[in-house]
Amino acid sequence: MEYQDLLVEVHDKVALIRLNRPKALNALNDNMMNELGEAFAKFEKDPAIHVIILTGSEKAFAAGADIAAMKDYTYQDTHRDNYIGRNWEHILKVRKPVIGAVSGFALGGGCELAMMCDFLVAGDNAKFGQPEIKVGVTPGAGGTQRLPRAIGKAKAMDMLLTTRMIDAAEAERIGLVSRVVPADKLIEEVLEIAQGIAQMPVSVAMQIKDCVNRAFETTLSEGVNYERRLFHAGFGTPAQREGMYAFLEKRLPNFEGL
Ligand code: CO8
Repeated sequence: MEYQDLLVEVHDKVALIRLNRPKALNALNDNMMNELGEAFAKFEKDPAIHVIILTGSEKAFAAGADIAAMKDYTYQDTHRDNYIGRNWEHILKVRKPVIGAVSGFALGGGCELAMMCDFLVAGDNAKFGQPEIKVGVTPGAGGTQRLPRAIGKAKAMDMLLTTRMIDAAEAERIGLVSRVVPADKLIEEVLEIAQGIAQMPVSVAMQIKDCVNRAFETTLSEGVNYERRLFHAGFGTPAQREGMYAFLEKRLPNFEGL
């Protein structure tokens, strides 16, 4: 499929989606968010794809929602007609692992989109920020909700109220990203991580994602209960047989098709 604002590649079992509006530092507009939804839906359905990587360019993952596109919106446009927001959360419907590979700016809606990924790997040039207050609005896609859950209230309030950008090293230290790698090796490194996950049984990867996300929506005991049910269910699957027998037979497991 041809996209106007995305570049899409497939590397074995891994799909790589690049946000691609270089002239606007990948500012997120309606068309790009529609296309992103289509790309996610396509790879979610494709059994040959086990892991999806979302990235931008070296200069910007995304510098936020498109300010030029939304500058004249009215309350009616945004609230009643849902002009901005109607197509922002397709990523949350993806059950397969989604890794965010962030190079350069991840600001405003760009930082919020990154935080919707399952985990983030940053290039050492990455900068994260929530500067919405400077353009006169609150964040609208989870900045006030996912950020404090990820890095705690003090750091989140600091970023949200002062608009201070944090660099990759600080983002790793405070738990916003899981790893930092040299910017010029970002895609190579993230592809390697994704290929590793893609060798695991995709069904189990999806269950782990489901369980971890459940942790943010429920109590500890309910979450552990849910996890226990999926653990039990695992004993009805070929992945469990293959994984455990391969270990005992001192061979590599073959999770093809599982
Ligand atoms: N929207 C539109 N265009 C942008 C954006 C943006 N967010 N960011 C950059 N651009 C454009 C610039 O206008 C410029 O275009 P042109 O060359 O035509 O003038 C081009 O990209 C390059 O930008 P700069 O010249 O500014 O590049 P610099 O390297 O000097 O600066 C910055 C880079 C620091 C990233 C700077 O561009 C900047 O501050 N950008 C705006 C960041 C921002 O405020 N982001 C938050 C936007 S609001 C938001 O994201 C709300 C999300 C709510 C989502 C709700 C969904 C439900």
